[in-house]
Amino acid sequence: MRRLTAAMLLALAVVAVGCGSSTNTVTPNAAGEIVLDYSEFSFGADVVEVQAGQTVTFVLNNGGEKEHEFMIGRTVVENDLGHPTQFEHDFFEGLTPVVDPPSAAMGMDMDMDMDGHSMDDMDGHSMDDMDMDMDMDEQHGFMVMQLSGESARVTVTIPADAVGEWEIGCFQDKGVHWDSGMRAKFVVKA
Ligand SMILES: [Cu+2]
Repeated sequence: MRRLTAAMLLALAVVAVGCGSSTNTVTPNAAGEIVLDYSEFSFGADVVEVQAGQTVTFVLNNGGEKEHEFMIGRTVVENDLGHPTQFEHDFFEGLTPVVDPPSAAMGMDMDMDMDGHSMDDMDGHSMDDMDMDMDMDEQHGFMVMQLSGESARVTVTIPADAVGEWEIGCFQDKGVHWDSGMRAKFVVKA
């Protein structure tokens, strides 16, 4: 099943290349910033390329109309209904990304109780009225959630052992965002 899916993706990629579609590769600017302008359903980049050892700042601008999330990882996990929901391996695990504003970050060391609501139900970032007793880290790893029009900055130093290919993704709306193309390849070069 997994092999079949990979073969299908490869076939699609070959078709895409054959059609001459150009790949939008984004690298850090002189200030180390990687600017991603969101829309439905795109991060505004097909490939993001960084160097191991580099300190970079993801500048996340949700210029779309929907709420979007930013995650980096490997191996997409599907839920019981077959909806892509998260990555099995979180790129940020063991790292200490600095998020501005801090309220945009979810997961990591943040413990919180969603009070029966799913992430999709959240229509704001006010966590003040929530009980902080559930570890979301187990569920999805590090993520930045942004409402329409919001911007956030995530600064992190890329470790040497991260060399290789990762994916940036948004799994909102039961995975529809991911399936609709809200993803980008994240390449860490040695
Ligand atoms: Cu999205």
